[in-house]
Amino acid sequence: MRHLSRFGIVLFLLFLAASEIHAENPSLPLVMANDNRTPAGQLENGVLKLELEISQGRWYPEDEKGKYRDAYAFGEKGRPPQSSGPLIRVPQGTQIRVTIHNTLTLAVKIHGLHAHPGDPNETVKLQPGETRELEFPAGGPGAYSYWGTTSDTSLKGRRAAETLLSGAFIVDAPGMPEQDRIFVLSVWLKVDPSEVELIPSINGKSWPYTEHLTYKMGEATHWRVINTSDDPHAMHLHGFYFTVNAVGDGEHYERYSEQQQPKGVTEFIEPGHVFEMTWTPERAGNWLFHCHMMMHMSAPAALHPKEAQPVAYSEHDHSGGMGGLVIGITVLPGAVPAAPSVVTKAPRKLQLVISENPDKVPLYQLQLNDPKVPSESDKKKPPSLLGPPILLVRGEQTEIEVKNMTSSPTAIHWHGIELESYYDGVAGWTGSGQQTTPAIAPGTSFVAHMAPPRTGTFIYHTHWHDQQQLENGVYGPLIVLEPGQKYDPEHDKTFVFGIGRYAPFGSMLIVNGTPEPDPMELKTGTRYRLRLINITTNESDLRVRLEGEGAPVQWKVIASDGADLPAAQLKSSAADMGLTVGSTRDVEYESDREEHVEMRISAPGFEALVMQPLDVVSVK
Ligand SMILES: [Cu+2]
Repeated sequence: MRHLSRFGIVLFLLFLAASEIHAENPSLPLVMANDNRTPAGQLENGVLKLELEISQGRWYPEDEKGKYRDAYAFGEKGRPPQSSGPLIRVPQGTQIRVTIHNTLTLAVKIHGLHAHPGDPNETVKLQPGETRELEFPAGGPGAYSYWGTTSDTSLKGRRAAETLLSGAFIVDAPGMPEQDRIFVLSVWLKVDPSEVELIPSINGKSWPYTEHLTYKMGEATHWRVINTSDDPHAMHLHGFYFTVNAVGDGEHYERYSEQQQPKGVTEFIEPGHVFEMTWTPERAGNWLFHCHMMMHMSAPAALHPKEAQPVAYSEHDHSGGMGGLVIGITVLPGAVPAAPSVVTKAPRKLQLVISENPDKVPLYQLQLNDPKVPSESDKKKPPSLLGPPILLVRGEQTEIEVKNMTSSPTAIHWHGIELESYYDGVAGWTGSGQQTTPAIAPGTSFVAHMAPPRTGTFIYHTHWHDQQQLENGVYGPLIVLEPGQKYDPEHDKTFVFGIGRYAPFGSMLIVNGTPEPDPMELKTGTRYRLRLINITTNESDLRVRLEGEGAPVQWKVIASDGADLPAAQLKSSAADMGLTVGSTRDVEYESDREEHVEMRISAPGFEALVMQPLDVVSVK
């Protein structure tokens, strides 16, 4: 029996060795990462001549010593395949002549190789081995994409080897600056009955192997983000606001008028869509631009199996924990050093204590201590899946000591706040080469300094890439008030949307720490400011709707990600909007009659919505 099982093991090992040899197909070319800086083909006399090839290659999402996947990709004839595919970039008015050769043994259907604006149903199908010539005018200026499928499916339906078949297609308006960068987002997704493999990448690489960008302070920065993946994303920039200049759906492109350009720190992008953003780095140090969905910014399990992960990430290893759709940015100090801020009085000091609540929901408990406000700790509040609100004053120097009383390291990010890089809270990354933000080890503290320059609704949350912390209340609202303004809880209401895990139900959407919030009473003829915050784990397409008698009521959005909307964008609208993860909105709501209103929060993937009842009663 013993011999037999040994024999069995030997057979199994032989089988493994044989399948390894089979998997090692050295003839496959490497899929090269494409930084999308060099247009493909030859542009002469207003005509772009381009020879594309579709082939199979070996893709290394990280470095070439790491794991790989064999995938289909576009390339230029005579060159290796690329992810994303060759950049098609021409001035407006160009005629495009493209030859495509399909070297695969599968038919490929290609979308987007036509004049823009284009028809998403206008496709080209190449049989195995077929070559096709196309000629079309470039069309209107904008950022578009082209993509292929080997399974005759939609962009959202693509799986595994076909997920890298995408490229950027840019038509430049005359006189437009071309000093931009193009980021193509993809997600390798393989769904087997037993497991889901998810490998997100930007321009063909997953963090920390994505390109590291360097800017000078004050340098105008112009990016185009193109989502060729099956999933939406919530792209968040640390430390700075950006302006969205244009949006597109891959086939059509719309440039905002100056008055209508949204400003924020997080932008939602649907599959197949595009946005163009500009921003100016004003503070030196290291920053991040990343998808706020935990599953798209964590080290892909497919590349880093659990058993291979260290028990605790080293505090200086910025690659540990993060992965996928993350770009690192270093802002170099300007020629003229920034004027030191003049501190006229002692900073305000706050303390945020994170402690453990073992084997309970939530696992963690947050408490805010403000020496100027008598401690409420003896009131014995029940632990909630939500940290206490932190109220700051615009321009006031504040030091927040984060005291970690738990047995795990953590890091707190002050989401949306314009502060110094070192205090931004990405352990092992933010700060500078000389001084990098440490993880807050168990039993230690980190003091974050800030003097928030604008009033509004922000978030503090764990940046430890740890789902357990995020789903156990290690976050809360961060509200910045005008100097002298008193927070008015009667008319100023905050709603934080998160995720909690409750046995036996599993993950549930929650509002202010509970899946079943108590009804709230509002008064007729009274204006309320409702602060809405999405700090869920992965809910990029969360919807918030304020409904009375089956239809949305009217509200007025007044601020986005903490930035007040300009007057031209202020208007009453139906109370139903998307609120992506890592975003905040402030809305005004007032009812002149008694009514029962429900705030309904829903997200795909959650059958049960969470409902916050609001009862408007008349003031007598
Ligand atoms: Cu994402």
